[in-house]
Amino acid sequence: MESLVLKLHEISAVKFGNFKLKSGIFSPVYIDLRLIVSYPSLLRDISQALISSVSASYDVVCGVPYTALPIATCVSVYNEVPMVMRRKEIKDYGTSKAIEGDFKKDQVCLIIEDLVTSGASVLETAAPLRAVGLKVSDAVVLIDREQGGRENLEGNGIKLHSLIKLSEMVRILKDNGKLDNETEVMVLKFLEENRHVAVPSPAKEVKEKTRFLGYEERAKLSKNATGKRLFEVMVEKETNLCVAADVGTAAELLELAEKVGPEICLLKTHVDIFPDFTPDFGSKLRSIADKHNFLIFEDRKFADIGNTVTMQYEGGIFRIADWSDITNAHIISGPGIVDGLKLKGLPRGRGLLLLAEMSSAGNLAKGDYTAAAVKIAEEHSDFVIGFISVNPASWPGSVNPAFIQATPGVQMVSGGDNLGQQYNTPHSVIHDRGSDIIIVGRGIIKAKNPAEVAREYRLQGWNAYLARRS
Ligand code: S5P
Repeated sequence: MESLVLKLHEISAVKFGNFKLKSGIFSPVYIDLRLIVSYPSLLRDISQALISSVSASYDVVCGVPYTALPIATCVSVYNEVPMVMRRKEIKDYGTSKAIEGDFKKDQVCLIIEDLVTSGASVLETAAPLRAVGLKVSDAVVLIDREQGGRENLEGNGIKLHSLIKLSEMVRILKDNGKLDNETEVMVLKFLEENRHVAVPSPAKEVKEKTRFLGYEERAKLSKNATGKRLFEVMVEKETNLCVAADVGTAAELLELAEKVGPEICLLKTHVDIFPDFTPDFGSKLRSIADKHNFLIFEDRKFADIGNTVTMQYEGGIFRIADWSDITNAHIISGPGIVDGLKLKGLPRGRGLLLLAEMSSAGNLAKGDYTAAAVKIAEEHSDFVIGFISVNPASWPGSVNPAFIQATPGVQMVSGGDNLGQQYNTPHSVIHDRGSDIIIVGRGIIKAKNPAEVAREYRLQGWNAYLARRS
């Protein structure tokens, strides 16, 4: 071990100074093992020493890209154990595989790494290996920086085997006159003070950022004119309230729009419920919307194939694309529905919300379905402005903050109706569940004084947003 450490020092793979690590912290010692490919006998010695330090059994090995790839290759060749390779960038042509090589489900894979700090890189490699059915329970590393990696990996079911600890390396170098007293003390002190480097989680970071980001900043991120405008209206009027105007007639709706107009950023319609719908409905509602500065959202919930929805969106008696700023779609039929709606909507500057979750009991929009909605939205961020959602804060990945989250099923008290609707409070929806807009129907339209109650919802929704940001 001593000769190996001295050789690493000799080739300047161990340096002392002030260096920024991948984990973001500054360190007085830096280890660059990329250099070892230039020293074949050292590479061989390291590979052999590494493998002899692991007693666990395994079927395949996988190096953490890139530095550990040559080490893993040597381990594979010398020990005649097959290797798999993890792609860092998954290509979008060909096979698009994250893990290359021949292997069988449930085979055990040993991860090989050069250096462990927080353990984040090992975990980044373990995840796709596990996703393709390989079992990962051990990782072997040349140097353990002793900064929480062992514990972080253990918490994820991976036992870390290390050839040498950084503090031991420092002592060997000191004993051999390669390091002065002062540097040794400084490095050991640094290691002592940085024993727990947390594994950075990009998804969590983006989520946290979105939580604190204001609507005005998010307006700038939206790639769609209507998405931008909606965020801007919310800021101008200090409202994140959308009224679901599910009243009996078009005449009642126009009356309601006049009353609640000053309180809302968005008015949601279901025009197919009106017996008195006439072709001039759109222009009448539009003039009220312009007067009170809100946007119109026809809650059509398109669900058919691309070709059919182009006709449903543009034609028929409702001619939705002519007057509604925003409409929405299920993704049950696949991304073609967005292509179809975009064909008619984008030239008119319209925006689309995708139903990623629903508020009704027993609905099927969850898990992979929700994830598929997010993926389709990302691929069409020029037209898709966000989601109908219920609990976006609990989605596993991070979601682009340009997307707006609008949540139905909102009343002052949680509960439900007798047809499966489930209600959460404005505070819970905006503050706890990470949504941006509360969609309120019967909570407002059934009230004696809808304008007054709408104002109350507006204040609750807006206060929850302010509380979330602070
Ligand atoms: O999952 C959903 C999606 C929508 S858009 N659940 C919903 O309730 N909606 C709509 O929100 C629904 O069509 C109705 O117009 C409104 C909720 O109305 P409320 O009276 O229950 O507040």
